[in-house]
Amino acid sequence: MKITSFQVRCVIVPMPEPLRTASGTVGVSPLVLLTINTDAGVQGHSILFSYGLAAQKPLAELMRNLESVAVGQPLAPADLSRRLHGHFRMLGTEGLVGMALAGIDMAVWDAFARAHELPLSTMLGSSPRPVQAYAGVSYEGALGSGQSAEKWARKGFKAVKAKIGYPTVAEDLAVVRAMRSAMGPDAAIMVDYNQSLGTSDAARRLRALEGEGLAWIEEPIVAHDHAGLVQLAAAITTPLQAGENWLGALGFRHAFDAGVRGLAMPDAMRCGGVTGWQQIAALGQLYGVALSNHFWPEVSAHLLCATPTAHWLEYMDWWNPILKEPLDVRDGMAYTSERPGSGVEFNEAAVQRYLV
Ligand code: SMN
Ligand code: MG
Repeated sequence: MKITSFQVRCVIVPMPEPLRTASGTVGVSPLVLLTINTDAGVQGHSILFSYGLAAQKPLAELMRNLESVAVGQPLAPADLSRRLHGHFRMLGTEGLVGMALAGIDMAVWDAFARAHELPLSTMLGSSPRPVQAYAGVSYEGALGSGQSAEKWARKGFKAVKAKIGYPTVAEDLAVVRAMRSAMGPDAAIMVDYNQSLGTSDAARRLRALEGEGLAWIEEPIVAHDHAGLVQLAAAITTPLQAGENWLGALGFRHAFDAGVRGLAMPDAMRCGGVTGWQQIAALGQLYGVALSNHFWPEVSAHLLCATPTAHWLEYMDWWNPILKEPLDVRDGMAYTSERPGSGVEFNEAAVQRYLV
């Protein structure tokens, strides 16, 4: 079976409400949708998120330019990944290049699984099963965060993550305590600083959060300051979390070589797609690091099924409008799709509605 063409489309999906973090606000979801066609009629689909409008069309154009490298190649994800990375040995795969390669990788794995009429998790040597999931709460103060947590609790979630990094640590604490009263004593509560603190402020704030029973504190400082993360982790008992901004399996190797342990969270786009995730899953097993996902819940559910140290699934529903069958989450569990493929298929009417 060979790849015959790419279909690359840009959509802008409106957000139910802007998602605020301490490091910026996501008001809309600019996505690049890839469909890979094969000579057997099997297709594969993937989604890339450009975070802002500025990068959306360059990312789509880069993806279109890569079609010529993939067309005519067998539908063999590992071989194609090697070919594409070899093609960019000199330019490097940081930034948009890595994102585009990850998008192709996810779509090729989707097509590969569909061609074998198997769910992606089964193709990876596992099988679809429920994965514990948490929902997200925006940077909306103690009252708003508590109300959002209550909304997720009513939907059956037993874990939520709040964006913090308010002007004062007292406000951070107020949000944590509002979440705790909304979710109850047994719920898992995570917080995410989105890289907004300096190291000394982080040390002070993380000590103030000790005793709140947090499941993890995410990205307190800039994501690539591995030594800073290791130093902060040594000073507190609450686990630290990072990884959504680490690029490829190499990014996780650099973090683990620097002494990062405990928790990490690959982002399917930034980590190199399914192929990159598989490499990181092996590192997680060897270093004893529990792995959770960042975004891409449908694909990540399959990936976590095949991850020996799988931890939590981050659930987000922003892209559901353009999905034919969004991830099924009930009672705080994500039910990995049992259909062939990665669980990503587009709602074509919605794609046409949001097409750029
Ligand atoms: C996050 C990142 C980017 C946009 C919104 C939220 C956050 C997360 O870091 O972990 O989901
Ligand atoms: Mg985060």
